[in-house]
Amino acid sequence: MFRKLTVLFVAAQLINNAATFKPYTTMRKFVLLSVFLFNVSASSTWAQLLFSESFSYTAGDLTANSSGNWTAHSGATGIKIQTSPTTPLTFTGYAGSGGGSVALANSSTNSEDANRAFTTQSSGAVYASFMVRYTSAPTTGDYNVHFRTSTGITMARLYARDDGSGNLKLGVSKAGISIFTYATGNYAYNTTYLVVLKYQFVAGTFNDVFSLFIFSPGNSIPNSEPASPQATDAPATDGDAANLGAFALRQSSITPMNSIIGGIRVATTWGQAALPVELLSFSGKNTEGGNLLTWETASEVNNKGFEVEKSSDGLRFEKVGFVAGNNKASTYQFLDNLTSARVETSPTFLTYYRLRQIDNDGKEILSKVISIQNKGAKGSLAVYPNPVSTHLTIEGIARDEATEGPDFQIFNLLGQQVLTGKTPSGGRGLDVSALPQGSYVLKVGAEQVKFVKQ
Ligand SMILES: [Ca+2]
Repeated sequence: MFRKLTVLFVAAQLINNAATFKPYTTMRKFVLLSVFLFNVSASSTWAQLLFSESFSYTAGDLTANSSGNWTAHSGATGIKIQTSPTTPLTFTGYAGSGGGSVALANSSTNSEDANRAFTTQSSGAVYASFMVRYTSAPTTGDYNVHFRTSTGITMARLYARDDGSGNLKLGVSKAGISIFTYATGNYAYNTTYLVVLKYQFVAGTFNDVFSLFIFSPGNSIPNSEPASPQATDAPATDGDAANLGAFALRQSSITPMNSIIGGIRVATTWGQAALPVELLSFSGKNTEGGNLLTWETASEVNNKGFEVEKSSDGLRFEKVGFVAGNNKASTYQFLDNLTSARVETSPTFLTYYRLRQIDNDGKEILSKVISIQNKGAKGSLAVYPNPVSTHLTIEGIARDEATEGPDFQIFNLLGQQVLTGKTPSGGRGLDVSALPQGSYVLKVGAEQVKFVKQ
């Protein structure tokens, strides 16, 4: 809590500085702020990752070194899953690229399997993205990762086998170990692939679908889910998962079967699992300095930056600024000081914004559109109804819809202060029902306005 408060204070200072900065040239029209490593945004509009795993633990025993993130569910007394923080797997454009890795070995004796739990899902889809590099696979085929239900039932396995000619084949099984579907392509050993597994829940029984997407080195990761996976397994004879609640690493007992896994991201959407930039939130509010936009990324890689676009009708957008990407989880702010068009500063004017995130290779994705209502320019303090009997609505002050506004004071005609406090959030009136009938002056900051209590 202390740390958060401290950083928020720093952010407030930066914003305050921006509000007093009055740039007039086109190039300096907008003030850019960049604040790191904390969450200043009250609203989170994108789905959260279920978990991301970079294996940046002390080298050695995964279950012993991961602070409880990974739990052995089989072979706990056998050969341990080994982490290596200095053996990164990399895949250009993948948010989970870099970090450490785990080695999954094979042994005919007892070897450890471990899982990491996530919030149980029983509808929609669950995605798991990760990088994988095989050094060997048996001709009979075997699996090294899979989902588990919340009660520990093994589901949704990723298989690998050698075709007998030295080609690696990758496939998936929705439920059992007797039915699986392999992708038709040949893959190579000692090559890092980005794999995306998707378990799609479908209402009804025996109809869920488990899919496999494989990206080879040099492939770009599409912004939206490809229409055709490399393999889909949906046998009508295999049961569905009651739910999914964990992702598991498995060490095979079949020889030879060796692989390295890195950068696991489990999520409920393609974008959260596989995209280079994961936007957690995007929000804005009207301030004295203008419209302040705030957005937060949970992870970034290959991110050139964000174009900020604005519109007066929500349909036709124009670029109004660019914010360079930090290429790590960040919170960004952008202040549109609204000096470019006078109409923007009129009370109740609505301005629309969206972000266009651009990768270094030119790929783009648009955020959702948000709107910010101007609460009025300086010198426009107004109240209604007037005369008022119970609640006074105050217009013309800068404030956020969600939080209280600036301090107010009410004086009677003798100059005595009779009421004071914070102006209420947007849409709510100030309760003046306790005041005796008569004339009063409302002061907010340097402005004041007369009203009559009846
Ligand atoms: Ca089903």
